[in-house]
Amino acid sequence: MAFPTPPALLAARELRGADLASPSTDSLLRLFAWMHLARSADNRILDLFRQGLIRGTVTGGQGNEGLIVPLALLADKAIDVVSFTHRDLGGHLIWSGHLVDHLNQYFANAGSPTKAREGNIHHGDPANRSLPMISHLGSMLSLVAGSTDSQRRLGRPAVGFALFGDGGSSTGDVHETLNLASLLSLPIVFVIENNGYAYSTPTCEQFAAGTELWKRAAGYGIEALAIDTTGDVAETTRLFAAAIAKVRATSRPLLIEARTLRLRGHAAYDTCDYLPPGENDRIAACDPLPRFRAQLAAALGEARIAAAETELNAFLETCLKLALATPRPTPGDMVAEVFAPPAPALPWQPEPAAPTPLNVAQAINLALRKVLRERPESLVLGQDIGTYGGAFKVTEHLLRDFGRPRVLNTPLAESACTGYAIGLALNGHRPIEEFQFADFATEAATQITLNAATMHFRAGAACPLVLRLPCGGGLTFGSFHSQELESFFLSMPGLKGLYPSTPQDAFNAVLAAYEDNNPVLLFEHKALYRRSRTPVVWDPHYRDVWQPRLVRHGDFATLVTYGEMVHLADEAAAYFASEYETTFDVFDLRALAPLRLDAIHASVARTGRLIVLHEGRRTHGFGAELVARLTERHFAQLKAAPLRIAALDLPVPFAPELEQAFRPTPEKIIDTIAAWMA
Ligand SMILES: Cc1ncc(C[n+]2csc(CCOP(=O)(O)OP(=O)(O)O)c2C)c(N)n1
Ligand SMILES: [Mg+2]
Repeated sequence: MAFPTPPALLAARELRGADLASPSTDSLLRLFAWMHLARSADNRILDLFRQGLIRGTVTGGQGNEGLIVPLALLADKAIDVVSFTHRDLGGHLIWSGHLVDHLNQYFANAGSPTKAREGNIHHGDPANRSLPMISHLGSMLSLVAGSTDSQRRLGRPAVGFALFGDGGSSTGDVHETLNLASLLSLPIVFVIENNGYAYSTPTCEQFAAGTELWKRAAGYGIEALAIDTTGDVAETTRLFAAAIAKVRATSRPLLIEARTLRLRGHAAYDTCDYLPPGENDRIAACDPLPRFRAQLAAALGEARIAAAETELNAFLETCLKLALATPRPTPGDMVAEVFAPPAPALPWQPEPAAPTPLNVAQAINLALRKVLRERPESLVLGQDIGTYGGAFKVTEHLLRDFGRPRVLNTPLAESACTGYAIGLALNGHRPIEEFQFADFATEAATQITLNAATMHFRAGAACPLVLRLPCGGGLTFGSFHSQELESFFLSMPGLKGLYPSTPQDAFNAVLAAYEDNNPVLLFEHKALYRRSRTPVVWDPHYRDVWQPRLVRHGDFATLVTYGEMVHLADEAAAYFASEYETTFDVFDLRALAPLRLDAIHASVARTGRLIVLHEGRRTHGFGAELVARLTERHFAQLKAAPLRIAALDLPVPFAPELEQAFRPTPEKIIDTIAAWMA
């Protein structure tokens, strides 16, 4: 069904600074039309929610139109970047798409831009740089920073619009991103939509240093101003236009505290009992829309404004009917679409073998060099990875040889830096981010598991990202520098995971992870970085790292492992072969997600016995999934209960004696298997 043609008043979605000195009738009517449409749509959405026709949570933008409509009209939608909040329906309507698309999102029907996989206003338009919000407040700002920087790196004079509420302004991500944007000198307009409340909490309970939230900017070396968007709409528009022009010209971030309103409480169900007496009336009296209407009616005649409203309302009703008649969604390819489809192999240059054998750290360095040399969209970021070469020297001399901004030291801000990388990835760059230790990835857990990992499922956008995670223990680094976090992260859908155990596999894994269109966690065991040196060659079959590798062939049992434990398993298997004349199929899993178990299934079917070995903790550990999958399929063929060898269910203890007692060691592996065999 064709979507109805919008009224002529909505034909233009732009306002230019030149037009604002003394705004034309056209410009004023345009502002009014979009404000009226946004208000009416929010009101009708609330009605339909109350009728049970819309589910989820309806957080209306009634009262916020005087902020978001001017801003969205002023943005250059051809190059700029935005992430709208839950009060910004007007912004979505202006930025892209047809009203019906946006209504379909609310009805969660078959026409929904998120394929009904996300609710209410959690949509965007990544192809047009409108980055879809997730619920977690504050977490979108760094994505705007990344995509805007990506635009600038591509030579486009873009500005990013990072919108967040007064409540959201208290989150750590906001602090991290303001600092990052200032450090990198990114042209971002940060807008605090200060409506005085976060759910029931007044602003004075968010910020100890008074209620003037713009003052936060001084701490980051950022300019700031406050704009009252409940006043004269034309004046608000002029102030925003000047601010945007300055940010575009200077490429410096700016923080705007925009005073705005929340006319309907927090959400549809909010009874606002917590408001002081008379507060509701005071808020309603500040609404700029009726005043703007009266001003236009006085200047242009009541009949003209009433006619405009009639036309806009009729358009809205037609669109609502269409959206209501759109079929309900079906699961479709929901399961497959958690991941972006496989990408074609990149045209890597075949190269001579490395002149000398390499250890894992050197092999990764070689692969990063190859990526940086051959792929202009690549960049490498992380803490101390520049001149210092990274905590484990994996990025040694990359800065010297490739320079900034391809090789980028980041501040100590894992969450914002990961969000920044996601933003870069959404705009066509391909970042490789080093975490100093895998343990610190928990600081970025929301960005990794919710923002990046769900992106393709809910927004259809590829998020090609390599997260390098130096992990694992045995080095007396204690609880916070030794963990194996694969089962923690990979239980979340949308993430891929590779865990190489040899220099060649590490080299191949960087290339395979790099060209994947999904976020890939690259687990790098710290004890393997310098374990031994072996030849590393250009391997046209580098993509085979997504499959398990048969390390050693045998008949008695199938032993599945990965990471450093591959070497311990191999030694244990050699021992059993020589001392017991008992042989094992030993598999190095290499890819932890997605799991490709065909070869292992065949092996278990043949041997009838299964051992799973890993360094991480046992309970909820990765081995539980392996044992379950392999047992489900081969229960009837198994001659013994599967054996799981893993670490104790403890934080990683510090002293070497305690850590050895905690994790699988060669002796424990041999003893446990021998006992199981007996
Ligand atoms: C990190 C996080 N914590 C809690 C919530 C639950 N929550 C949703 S909206 C909201 C209030 C937000 O207030 P504010 O940022 O001022 O935006 P407003 O709703 O006033 O526009 C809260 C607490 C959330 N979405 N994210
Ligand atoms: Mg608020």
